[in-house]
Amino acid sequence: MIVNNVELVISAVRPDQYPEDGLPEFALAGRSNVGKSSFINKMIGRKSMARISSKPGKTQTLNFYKIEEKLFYVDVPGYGYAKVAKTEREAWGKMIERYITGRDELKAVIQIVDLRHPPSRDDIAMYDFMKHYDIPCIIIATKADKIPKGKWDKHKKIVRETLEMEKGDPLIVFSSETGLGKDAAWAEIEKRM
Ligand SMILES: Nc1nc2c(ncn2[C@@H]2O[C@H](COP(=O)(O)OP(=O)(O)OP(=O)(O)O)[C@@H](O)[C@H]2O)c(=O)[nH]1
Ligand SMILES: [Mg+2]
Repeated sequence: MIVNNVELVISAVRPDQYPEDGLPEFALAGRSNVGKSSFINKMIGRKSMARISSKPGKTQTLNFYKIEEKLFYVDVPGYGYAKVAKTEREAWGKMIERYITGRDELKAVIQIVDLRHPPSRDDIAMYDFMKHYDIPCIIIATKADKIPKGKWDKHKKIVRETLEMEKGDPLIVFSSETGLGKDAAWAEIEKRM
């Protein structure tokens, strides 16, 4: 998709704040600092529309980015950041759970994992959570630019096996630095719109 128009419509914390356009939504999930916001930016061809930081925990609300009046990317706070207080972590958990399990417009969750490392326990829990609620998912293994190309297949296999991914679920090797996997990711998204 060629993207010219992007608008941050709302940073929501409650359902009554979600947009009412009825457009298909694609939410990002992944551990803090894994590269969710960078993924959105690469997909829409903007350097810093979604906020990126070297500090984990930058994204704290559900940020609805409207793309070309056709879909929303929903940037979601990351999980697994140890320095966040327990009460805050629980509040985030509730916010995300309420959105993911109760939102008709949500067409798929785009779960981002780090291609360099086996998925964490939190990554596995997130994937299992989506399977439990029958949420379609697209798995993106990002930061591929940080390991040699010759290792991608081996690492991909580790991701698939560690998450115990269902055969039909796509796994795309990606890099927000180089744009690798961008077309493949758009193809999976457009299929589900
Ligand atoms: N080399 C490389 N660095 C990346 C890539 N994707 C993200 N990063 C870097 O990883 C860091 C975190 O990226 P973010 O996009 O802010 O991560 P996030 O998942 O949105 O983080 P939270 O909002 O805190 O949950 C930044 O320093 C990015 O520049 C990638 O594909 N390659
Ligand atoms: Mg972010």
